[in-house]
Amino acid sequence: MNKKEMIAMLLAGGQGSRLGILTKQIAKPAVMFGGKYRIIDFPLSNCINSGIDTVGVLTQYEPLLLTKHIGIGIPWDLDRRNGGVTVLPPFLKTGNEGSWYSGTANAIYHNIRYIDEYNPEYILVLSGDHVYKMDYSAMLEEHKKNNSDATIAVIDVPLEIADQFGIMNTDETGRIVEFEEKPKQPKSTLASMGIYIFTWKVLKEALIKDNTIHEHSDFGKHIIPEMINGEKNVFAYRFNDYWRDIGTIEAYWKANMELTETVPVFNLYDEFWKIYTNIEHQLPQYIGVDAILEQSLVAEGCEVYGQVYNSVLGPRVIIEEGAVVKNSIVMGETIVRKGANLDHCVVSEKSEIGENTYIGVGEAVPHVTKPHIYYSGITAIGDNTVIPDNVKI
Ligand code: ADQ
Ligand code: ADP
Repeated sequence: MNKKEMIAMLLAGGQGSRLGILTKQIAKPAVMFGGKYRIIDFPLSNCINSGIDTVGVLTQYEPLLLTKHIGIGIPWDLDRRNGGVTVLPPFLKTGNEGSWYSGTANAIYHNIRYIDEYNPEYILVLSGDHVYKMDYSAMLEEHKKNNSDATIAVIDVPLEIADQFGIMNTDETGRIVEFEEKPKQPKSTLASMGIYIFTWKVLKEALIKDNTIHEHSDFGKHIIPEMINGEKNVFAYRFNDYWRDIGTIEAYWKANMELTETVPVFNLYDEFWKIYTNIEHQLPQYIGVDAILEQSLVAEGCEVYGQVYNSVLGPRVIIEEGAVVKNSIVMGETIVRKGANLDHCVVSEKSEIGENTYIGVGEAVPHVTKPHIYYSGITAIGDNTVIPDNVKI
């Protein structure tokens, strides 16, 4: 293999348990977004748009759909002989069946041989969970300029949610002097985006050392704090654009709904930073005679005979006559039968919503027994679900 200056390792194995029923049968990076994309399309497209042509995708939880979606990487122009995208299966220790690697750094540790094949100077570690557009080559320039051992992409987050992230403080040069993974009492709002560039030689040493100490070595919990305490050069790289960790159903719903606005905060129609995806079926959409379709994203092969407002429809969704879909996400190959009503819903793939059903309350309602808790108002329905006729949820 030819030497590569930087290769990417994309962590795509997390369960995404906060997405509940949406990730019951698929890994979070394989969850649909914006009608025709899956979340992993964003980091993969960012790679090719940033000039990175070698990406190892680390799988663990429910990798089937992810592996099928990525294939040999043709849609992202990552079907290279020297490099390209490689789906790396989870590592199984012999004699200890079922014990997969669990920490993020441990996952990279078990793929050192894959990385060394390319003899890279730098390695980019990405998460498969985020929706954003980012030029990683600009981050690499900063890494080189600072003579860093590690560079962490960072973003300002609201204080109320700062406890969900790696939180840090920097000196005036941008060097990170303090880092705490998901602190109960955050000391700042400068959050790690879980995107790292490491000088490979330095990381490799750290991984080998760390994995003898921590069985489930993790970047946020172990590697990063240990590098900072060990006086390594760890710098922050500020990112000021759109970035979403759509970790909860509510955040997932909201990020999709934002796309239906006339001028969305996140533009999927950017000519200079295209987002690529793998869609098998390229059938035309069909809009029936009495159909109404407003402010919605509609993927290939949909058939709409009813009414659709402010919604996102995945590939080959069918909305039958008299059905009304509002403020909802309906994922690929789902059928919404005659006269069904959906409002503030997320319906996963390959489901069937029966005739004259009424699903979704439409707005946030107080919790009945605990009045201080509010439901988000989003009704989520998992994959391959059949909702019988005339049901109200
Ligand atoms: P979390 O988001 O909690 O925090 P984590 O659960 O470790 O990070 O997952 C990071 C990524 O790795 C996800 O894409 C996940 O799917 C994947 N992943 C997890 N375990 C894996 C494994 N064993 N194999 C393959 N992939 C795996 C991290 C950082 C924080 C930072 C947030 C930003 O630790 O400091 O603030 O990301 O979202
Ligand atoms: P198959 O038996 O399906 O042809 P391979 O054994 O060739 O699969 O490949 C194993 C894994 O490597 C697959 O997950 C596939 O996605 C990936 N892969 C195969 N060819 C390439 C390629 N040219 N570039 C990147 N990844 C590839």
